[in-house]
Amino acid sequence: MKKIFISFSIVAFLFGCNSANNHPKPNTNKGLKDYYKNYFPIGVAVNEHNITGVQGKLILKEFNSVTPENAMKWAPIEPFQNVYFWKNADSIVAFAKRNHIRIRGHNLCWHQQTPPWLFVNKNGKTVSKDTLLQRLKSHVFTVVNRYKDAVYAWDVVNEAIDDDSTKFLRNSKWYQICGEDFIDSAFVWAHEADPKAQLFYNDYNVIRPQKRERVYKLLKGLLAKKIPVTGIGIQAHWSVYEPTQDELETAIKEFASLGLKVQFTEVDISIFPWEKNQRAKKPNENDTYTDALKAKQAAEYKMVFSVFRKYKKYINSVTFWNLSDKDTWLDHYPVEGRKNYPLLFDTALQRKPVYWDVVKW
Ligand code: 9MR
Repeated sequence: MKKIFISFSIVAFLFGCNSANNHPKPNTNKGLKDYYKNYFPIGVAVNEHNITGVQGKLILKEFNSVTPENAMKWAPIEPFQNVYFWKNADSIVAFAKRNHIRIRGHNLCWHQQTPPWLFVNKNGKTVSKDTLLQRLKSHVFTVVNRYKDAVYAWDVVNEAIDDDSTKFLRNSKWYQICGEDFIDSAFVWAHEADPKAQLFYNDYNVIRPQKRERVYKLLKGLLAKKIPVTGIGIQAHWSVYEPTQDELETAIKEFASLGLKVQFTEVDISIFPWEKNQRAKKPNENDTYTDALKAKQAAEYKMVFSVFRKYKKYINSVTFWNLSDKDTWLDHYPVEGRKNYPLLFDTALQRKPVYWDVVKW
């Protein structure tokens, strides 16, 4: 009898069963990266503080790729012309190299987080197209070259498509001064600086049909001109209300049909509907993470990851935007001080129940 009990315990242990209630016991030694090892790397956007202490440990347990959340953007990294501030980006790169995990570079050309000097000359006048493209060239060569041995993929151009569905390219300073050429040039120079790096066009709301079609048109045009684009970075700032499975599958198939790789670069699932403009919190605005919202979020996470697995041959990375609900950009945007709970780890850095909807199938 004793023998039978011992063998049962060994079998239960091996198969991860909890003999007290017979429910499968999660294997807590595995992290997201291990569950997905036959699919794609799983990354996380980090700042220079996340990579130390308990958060650093959590990153290494769960993820095998990082993206600097802000440290490689233009204003933080080249705040004054030809004066580079490398410290924060270097510390993230060193952490990733030390621990043999991947690094996505983010980003080389964007209309936001640009330094005040970029678009003007010494007299404060808007610079010429030639001058701006020279600045872009110098920036791209300097940054890409520094991280050549470390960064395997770059978000080269970020968010160039307009939010207004009747328009095509965003009317940014880049566009006003250079027309479409800044996009081609950024890719060409990034490729020259590091021919091995994978180069992505990265944008949000790409699953929404009206934006998807315009992003598709942009990428198709770049490929026709033989611009070196590896893939589409679909940011994936989603919510409990979108996208639908059909919309998501349509987008993946459409971009894959161009021969592009697909990366989900900034995944989070907000408990609120998507809003563009920053606004104040309304007096009675409720930010309770109710059971109903948790259930909707779990269903959405379960669906999107099942689609990612289904299309794994096209997808070569999935990255979460921030580590845990303790500190997410969505606590500040679009409503300062409205708490959000978009990630798989809670405010105490523990796995949320929704974590298991992502790793069990
Ligand atoms: O998460 C980033 C936040 O800390 C910055 O304040 C913000 C500045 O605009 O950028 C956030 O990251 C953005 C990313 O670089 C591009 N896609 C949208 C992300 C969320 O705004």
